[in-house]
Amino acid sequence: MEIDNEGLASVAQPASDPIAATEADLNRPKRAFSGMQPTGEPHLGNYIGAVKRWVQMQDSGSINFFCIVDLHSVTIHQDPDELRKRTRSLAAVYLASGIDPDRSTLFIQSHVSAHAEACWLLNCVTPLGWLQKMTQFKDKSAKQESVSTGLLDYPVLQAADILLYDADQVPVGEDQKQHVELTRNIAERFNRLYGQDGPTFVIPEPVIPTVGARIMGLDDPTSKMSKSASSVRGHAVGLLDDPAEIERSFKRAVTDSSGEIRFSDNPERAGVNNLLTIYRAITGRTTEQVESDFASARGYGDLKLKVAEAVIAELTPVRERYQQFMQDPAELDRLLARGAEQARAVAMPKLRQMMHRMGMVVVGG
Ligand code: AQP
Repeated sequence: MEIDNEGLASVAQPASDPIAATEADLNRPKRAFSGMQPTGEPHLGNYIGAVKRWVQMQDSGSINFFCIVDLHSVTIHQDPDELRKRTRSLAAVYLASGIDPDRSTLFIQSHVSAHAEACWLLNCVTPLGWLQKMTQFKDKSAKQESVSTGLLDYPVLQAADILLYDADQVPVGEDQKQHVELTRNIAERFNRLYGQDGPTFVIPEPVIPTVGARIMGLDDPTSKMSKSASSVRGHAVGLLDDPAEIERSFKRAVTDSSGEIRFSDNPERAGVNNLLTIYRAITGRTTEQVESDFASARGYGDLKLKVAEAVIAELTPVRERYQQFMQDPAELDRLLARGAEQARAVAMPKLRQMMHRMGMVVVGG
């Protein structure tokens, strides 16, 4: 097997296994996998909890796979034209945020058929009860009139995404921790049930940011900032909002009547805590530095303005680069096709290994 992605070629081939496949090798560089759904407008929570961290991971020496998980997004009905538009738009957001296609594999999930095929195989080792217990399924299905089987199966597809790449690390926001834990359970179960030639899967770890793992809505600091609520006025800061919109959103942010500008876990002070957390995550300042930055602030008006300024400074270049990428859809598609080819080179051998170990006749190269 030849893989022209630096570092991947060093992955060991088990001599006893007739199917060329990737096998865990402790000496290989770490691998990371993560993704985002092309639904709704990406927001500041997605940026702080996920994309900003992915960009930082590119300097950590890991081999990274960043995916636009369009198959996940159709677990809830999407307008087809809108979905296609949002999928390309999200690719441009990744690139504009700093995902470098020469250092990371950037691709669309549906371009690599191994994801759906591996999901089927993993479905057959996943007890139904594990899926029925998932918090996200309970929350999302409660909001739907008709719940698709895909919505229940969502975390198994996520497990397939991660396990196909032997990912050691899965950088996600806190809301996805339960799904990564389920992925670990599925991988362990598969390794045990079909472990005749050794383990098939690396057991991945969720990598949750210490600051900004759960950015809350500006209108309601008790609920997480979310794409599905982003049409609610004042709820989310869109990643592509212009400076005036960003400032307006922060000016409307819910605070409290204490007037104190300090980090706090008091639920009544959650609004101010959220603003300080956003500022801290964006600027990279420590808790003490953040509190001293606001020591001479005159009330929450100053706080909101300063947080807005920091977010505008961070997002303005992202918005400008986004507009450039969107002007050249052919180049965008070329990058995505290249990413899909690189992803397939890793995912297909792993799929073949899964099939072989489960007892299927695997022929050809
Ligand atoms: N509020 C948040 N704070 C920190 N991280 C967050 N993430 C989402 N919301 C926050 C992280 O963003 C990544 C992409 O998530 P996704 O597109 O798969 O969908 P999601 O987790 O369901 O995100 P949304 O925005 O809340 O969408 P809806 O409203 O459709 O559910 C993930 O790493 C997630 O943890």
